[in-house]
Amino acid sequence: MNNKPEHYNAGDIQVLEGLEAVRRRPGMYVGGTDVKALHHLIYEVVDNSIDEALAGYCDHIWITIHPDESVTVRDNGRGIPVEIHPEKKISALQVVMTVLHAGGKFGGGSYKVSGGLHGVGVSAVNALSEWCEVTIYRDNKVYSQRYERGIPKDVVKPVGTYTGNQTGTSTTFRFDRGIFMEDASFRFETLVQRFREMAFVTRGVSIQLTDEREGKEMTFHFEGGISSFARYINRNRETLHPMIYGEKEIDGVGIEFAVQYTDAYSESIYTFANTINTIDGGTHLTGLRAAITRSINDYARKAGLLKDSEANFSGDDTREGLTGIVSIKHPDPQFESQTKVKLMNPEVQTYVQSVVLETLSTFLDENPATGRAIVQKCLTSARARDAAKKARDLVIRKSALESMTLPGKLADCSERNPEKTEMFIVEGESAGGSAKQGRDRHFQAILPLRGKILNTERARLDKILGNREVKSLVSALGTGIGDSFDLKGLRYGKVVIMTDADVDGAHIRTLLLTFFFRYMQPLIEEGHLYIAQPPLYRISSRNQVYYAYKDEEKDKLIAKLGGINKVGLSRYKGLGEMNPEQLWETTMNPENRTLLQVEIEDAVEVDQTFDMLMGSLVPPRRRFIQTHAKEVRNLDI
Ligand code: 0RA
Repeated sequence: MNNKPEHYNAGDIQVLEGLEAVRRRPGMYVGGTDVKALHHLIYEVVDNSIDEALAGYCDHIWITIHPDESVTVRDNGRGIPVEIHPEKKISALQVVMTVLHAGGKFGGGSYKVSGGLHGVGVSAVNALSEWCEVTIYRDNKVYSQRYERGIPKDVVKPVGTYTGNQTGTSTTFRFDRGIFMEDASFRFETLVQRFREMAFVTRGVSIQLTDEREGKEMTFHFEGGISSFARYINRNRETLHPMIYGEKEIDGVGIEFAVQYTDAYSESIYTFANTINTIDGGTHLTGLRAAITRSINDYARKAGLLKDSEANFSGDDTREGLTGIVSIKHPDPQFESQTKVKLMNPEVQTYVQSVVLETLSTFLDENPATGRAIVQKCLTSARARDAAKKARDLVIRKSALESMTLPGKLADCSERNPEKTEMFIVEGESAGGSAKQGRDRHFQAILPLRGKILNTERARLDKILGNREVKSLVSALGTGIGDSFDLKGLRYGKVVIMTDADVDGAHIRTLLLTFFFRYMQPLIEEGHLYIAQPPLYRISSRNQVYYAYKDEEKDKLIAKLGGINKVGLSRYKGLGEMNPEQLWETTMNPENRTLLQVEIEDAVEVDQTFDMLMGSLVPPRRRFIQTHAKEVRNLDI
């Protein structure tokens, strides 16, 4: 029997053109051909299963990464329909798999993730796969179809039967090595973060991730939904009260929120629309914020904690130390654009505001002790904000008077075009000295820091602004800080953290990263922040000098040069041990050096990590350092 499609008709030709367009311009459909785009392929397929879960037909999703980097996504939903379309004469499954944007046309009436934002449909994944196989379990029959580069290799046909009433869809695809980078591979941690988040906001669904490459497996299932999410975010923080949670459906829009105050100073609010992390907020965020400010001010007045003569708390005052999640499910979500992940539906603001206001006001009335503690925290925050404003005004006035005062210890460069300049932040005076002598003073500036900079995770802005090291950093960069940060003022295109490869160096690096993350986030987002990679070893052999940046590299080099007894080996403990020429050659010269660019991959995770390393609870910090010790090269203990 011949399973091959017999002839191409006009519809087929359109399909082929569509798939070809995806293969020619993958950037238009999955955002590129890099590792990030690769992960998008999995998300696209999983989104369809999540839709089936949101529609109430599926509660298990299994994702497996196979040793050859092919991926299987299976769910226990109804199974994609396989019936033959009476006019088109092909199976509905084939339409979903080969026609761009066809997926969303089925079903309808429910919330959809796929097609919502990055939604290009599984057909784009299919087009970008060397091969793809879909298996459907429906009506006790197993159906299957195989595609190569999006083109069906056979017709959808029953390939077997089974007993029991389980149904579902299983898709396996192997990304095309001719389109994505040959040696690209999936990152378990990246997938873990994404699927954990999806499980939090799709309450009750079980997402199991198996990595056959390294024999790893994780399952996410949260009966508590976003309350579990907020608890997870706060797991290393001291909390002020039990979780406050509310949910309601208004006009077909599902609203869910969870909030809890902690002893932290920063605000951690995350917003979702149809499980998509709306990192730029939108109307749901506005509604949540407005309701919090209003219910706390109302309560404080009613309880006599704010006098008539005193002003209302500002929104910022009511959000210090607040962890909050709002998640909405909308049948027709409107986003600002493809790249800006911001929810625009205006009615959502009113809906969220009313649900939060009602729940929070009732909670405060019924829990006066907690109410007082929260108001107390807002009062402290308002006073600190006032002090910070005075300190900032002083700094601004001072710099206006002294007109562009750069810190005295900054060794500036002569070039003025920020696109060409670099500033190295160096730990300690001696390393600073070597760096100053070794640099190319035309475009490289050096800012030495004395000892440890302030832990900005455990201090409020007024104290941070008073810190000398922070002050010199801010004025050297020229950007301002916090709310008044402006990237336009940036004086150096590359800001490079250069610390020793030991525990102290790692600590200072973390303090600096914390500072940049909390107060100068756009600097990281726009790709200006880097970490220098000084070598760990100097190896000499027959009047030649080699440098090694990793232990494996050192071992290989020594073996190549004739063994450990044939070479001179010295280990750099700190930057200060290198003379200026060596520092230039190995770490600062753009021709030879490696710089690591700092990226914010997942804001929740970064938030957590800084919290854990810099926060007040001790045990979690130890756990983090233990589990990550292998990644911290040359840990000197
Ligand atoms: C529309 C209708 C039906 C199933 C699905 C969509 C469906 C799609 C995907 C994609 C991945 N997993 C899925 N599971 C289900 C079935 C309609 C019916 O049975 O009447």
